Amino acid sequence: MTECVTAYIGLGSNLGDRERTIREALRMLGGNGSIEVTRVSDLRETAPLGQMDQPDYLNGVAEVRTRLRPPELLGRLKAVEAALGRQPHAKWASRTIDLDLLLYGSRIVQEAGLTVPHPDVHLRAFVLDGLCQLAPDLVHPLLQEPLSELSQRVDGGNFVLDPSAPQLISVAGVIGVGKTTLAKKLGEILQAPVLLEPYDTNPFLREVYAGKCELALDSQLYFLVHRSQQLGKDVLPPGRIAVTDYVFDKEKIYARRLLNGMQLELYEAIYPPFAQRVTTPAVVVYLYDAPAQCLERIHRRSRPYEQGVPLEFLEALDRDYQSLFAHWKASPVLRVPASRLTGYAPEVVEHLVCQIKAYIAV
Ligand code: A4P
Ligand code: MG
Repeated sequence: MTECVTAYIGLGSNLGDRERTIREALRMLGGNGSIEVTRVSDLRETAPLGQMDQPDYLNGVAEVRTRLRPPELLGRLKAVEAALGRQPHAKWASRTIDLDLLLYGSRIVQEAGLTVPHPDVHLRAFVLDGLCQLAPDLVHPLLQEPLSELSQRVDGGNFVLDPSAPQLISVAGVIGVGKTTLAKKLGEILQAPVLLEPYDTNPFLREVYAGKCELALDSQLYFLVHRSQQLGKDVLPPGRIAVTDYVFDKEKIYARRLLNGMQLELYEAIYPPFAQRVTTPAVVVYLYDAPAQCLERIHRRSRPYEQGVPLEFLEALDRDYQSLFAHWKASPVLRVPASRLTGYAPEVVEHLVCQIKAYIAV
């Protein structure tokens, strides 16, 4: 006899009496004695992911205890779906009931017709919300991170890996946090081009750092033009990994800190078409550290014109970045304390690369 395992089942419906169908599915699952439904999360209304012209879903997660092996459990899920009138359908189509095997203990299953953990668990808030309500500390067997961490990364969003888009990995964070070092390391490991900020070619930057505020708009426009070209949707090849040491959205952070009222007004009027042509990162790695630590790194690397950056400026940038990523909806965000990368221990790097790969189509 196989041991009793705790598994998690994703529940979804967007046709008919959704709640009633989900409750009925749970009753049927628990009906023949081989599966005990131990807990059920709240059922939440969610906007359809994928094909948008379909009704909203009701989603939730059930925790079950069972001695059935994974393929047998999946077989039961499919039998219940069929009994509740689910028709064979195209992928992403509306459905009366969708039962997915999300997790089966800490087992990893990779066989024809069955992948566990479900390959999209970490990309979908409509699954992670329910899972986290039941078991926030449970560790994802492949990613080796708690579900609460995976949930924070998507922050209420639902994402689809898109192999036809550029697989852009953007490292973000304040000056001196170590973005470029990390971006280069990732490029090396993933054998991908690294697009570095063209900071040293900006002819205005030195003078702006030296206090010539009247050149701040020129400097910001230089960055706006060059970075939007560098990350252009028509520039990065589809399906290929690229790594950058910045997110385009930092442009606005710096503009708001460096430009005066009149300059900022002009800048913000010019900004939108440049932002529109930029590739959205598939995943962001947000490196953070205490501003004082960043200042120390700035002093150590001694780019001459940066040496006068005051701590208060880094503290302000730090707040801006925190706020940027508190509201970031465009892609999953991996938050990494810079202290974790000290010395670049191979196991730390390997773990980070494994996380990143889960959010890009490779
Ligand atoms: N399969 C492999 N592994 C598993 C697993 N761990 N659990 C195979 C379940 N099935 C697994 O699944 C297709 C095949 O995947 C099965 O034959 C099985 O052998 P399916 O459930 O029959 O078909 P499906 O549901 O169309 O495919 P899939 O991939 O489950 O679709 P999704 O990804 O579930 O997308 N938006 C919101 N807001 N909420 C939703 O619940 N669901 C979908 C369906 C789209 N948009 C949504 C929602
Ligand atoms: Mg399914």
